[in-house]
Amino acid sequence: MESAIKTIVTTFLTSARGKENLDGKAFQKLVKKQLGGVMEDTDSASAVKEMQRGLDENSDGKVSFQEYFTLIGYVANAISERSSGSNADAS
Ligand SMILES: [Ca+2]
Repeated sequence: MESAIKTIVTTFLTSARGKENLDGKAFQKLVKKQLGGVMEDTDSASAVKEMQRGLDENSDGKVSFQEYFTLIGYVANAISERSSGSNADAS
């Protein structure tokens, strides 16, 4: 679990390239590259942009670590709901 948390942090830092926020381009790239398996429409630039707008609490057009973490929370929640769904396998 520690390594998973480190990955979340490192992924943000690497994508932000030393800045405090992800710009639109970096966010597009991150979502497409890292979240394609767990989210829909990650190949759609407009869908990802819409997602970014939804996360952008301070409306600065960029994604801060906190806003990024909100997304991670959504994804974790979606995975959790999927896993506890009626067709979850018993492996
Ligand atoms: Ca923001």
